[in-house]
Amino acid sequence: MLKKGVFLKSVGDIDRLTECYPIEIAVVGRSNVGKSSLINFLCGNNKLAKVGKEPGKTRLINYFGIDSNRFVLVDLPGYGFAKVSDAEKIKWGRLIETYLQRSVGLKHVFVLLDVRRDPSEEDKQMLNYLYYYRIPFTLIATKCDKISRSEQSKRRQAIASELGVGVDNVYLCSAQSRQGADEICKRIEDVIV
Ligand SMILES: Nc1nc2c(ncn2[C@@H]2O[C@H](COP(=O)(O)OP(=O)(O)O)[C@@H](O)[C@H]2O)c(=O)[nH]1
Ligand SMILES: [Mg+2]
Repeated sequence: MLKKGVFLKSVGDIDRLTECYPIEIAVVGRSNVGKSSLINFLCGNNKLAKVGKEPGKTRLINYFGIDSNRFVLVDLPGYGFAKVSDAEKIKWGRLIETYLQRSVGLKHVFVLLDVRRDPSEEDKQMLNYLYYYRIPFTLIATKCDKISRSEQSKRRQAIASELGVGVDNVYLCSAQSRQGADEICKRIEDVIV
């Protein structure tokens, strides 16, 4: 588990994306995939990031300092929420892209995917951004408690091949059963050095 997480700030406007922390790891993925739950579960604090009952409501970039700001986890607003207007989608896209461009402290991105679903076009678009800006990433398949272990390994293979990455780059996790916590924490230590 990670040492003490503290909420630092929320940013909703590009104009306010002017400063970044020395070491950031961002968490991205569609609305409701489990971004906030992952941050809470890694920090052992269920009240840290708001777990959304209304998907798509979190339109802000939320920063959480871990272990006295040794590094910062950045909860990015989710994509793929059908009820959001086109204007909001454009705003979302600009906010995310500006974040990726400007955050010189960004070391790594965790791209979350629901283990039961095939990656969407938006997931693929996100990976294209990351390749384009040369930002290293790891895929995390969430909600693994919903399916059996044998099903999990099949889904892991399927997600990896659909996205053209090695199976080792897909981590399995569950905020509910706490599966995958140690591997993800180890991954964090490896990417922040
Ligand atoms: N069963 C199960 N539910 C989860 C898991 N992670 C998140 N959820 C649920 O999925 C919903 C969305 O989670 P949230 O963390 O708010 O997703 P976000 O929109 O990506 O931040 C909530 O109802 C969570 O309780 C998980 O690992 N297992
Ligand atoms: Mg959230």
